[in-house]
Amino acid sequence: MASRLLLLEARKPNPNPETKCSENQGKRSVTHLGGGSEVIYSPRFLSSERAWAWFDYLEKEIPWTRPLIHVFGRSYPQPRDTCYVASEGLTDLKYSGYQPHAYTWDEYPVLRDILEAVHEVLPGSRFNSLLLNRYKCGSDYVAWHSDNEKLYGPTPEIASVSFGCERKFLLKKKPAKKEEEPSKKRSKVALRNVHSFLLKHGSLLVMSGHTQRDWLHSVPKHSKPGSVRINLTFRQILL
Ligand SMILES: O=C(O)CCC(=O)C(=O)O
Ligand SMILES: [Mn+2]
Repeated sequence: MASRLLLLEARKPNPNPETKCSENQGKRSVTHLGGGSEVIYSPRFLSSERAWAWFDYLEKEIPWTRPLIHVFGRSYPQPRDTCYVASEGLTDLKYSGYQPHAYTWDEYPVLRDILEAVHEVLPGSRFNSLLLNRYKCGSDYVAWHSDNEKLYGPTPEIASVSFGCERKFLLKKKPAKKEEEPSKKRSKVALRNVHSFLLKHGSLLVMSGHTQRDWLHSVPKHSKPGSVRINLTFRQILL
């Protein structure tokens, strides 16, 4: 997995070293979560200008919806807007009793440009689907979950690009099975095993290995009203 980091660092060299090139700058961090799970965070994956241009496109052109989802026998509006894009001929995505319509890449060509920028720093990846989220304000959120749907295979790589308002992204270890750990130890372990990232405008976060099997992630509500944040998660559906 270390090679993935090298690749992240190998973005286009600045053609004019006299000028400050914000693309390819900023510290990348690699978090080894243990057990073959890893998160790479690159805060300045995109220049601010490029990221704002894409934010404006996404805000205006994407057909955002706020579907009803079904969890534990109850239905309620998903607490954020969403849209879904996938290559043709793939297994349909379904989560929380909701099956999103799959738009095509041709309908939103800028999404291909963003996909290309992601593929450029993660050569070897072949993302073929994209889940988009729009958090209109601080009270929009995504609850604890993992993207461990079978269609992504046992060790999915998920690349997440963020635009607009900064929001906290948390990761916590899935609880151990009761028989494996005494309860006192479990609560200590739970505290120790939370990781927090402030996902910046133009940032890229990549989850890989067993992260979806062993960890949960969330974007919690924010106490301040906040402004719009758009997040794109690229995934590969296995054929
Ligand atoms: O908005 C984010 O940063 C995460 C979104 C997410 O986890 C998802 O769409 O599955
Ligand atoms: Mn997720």
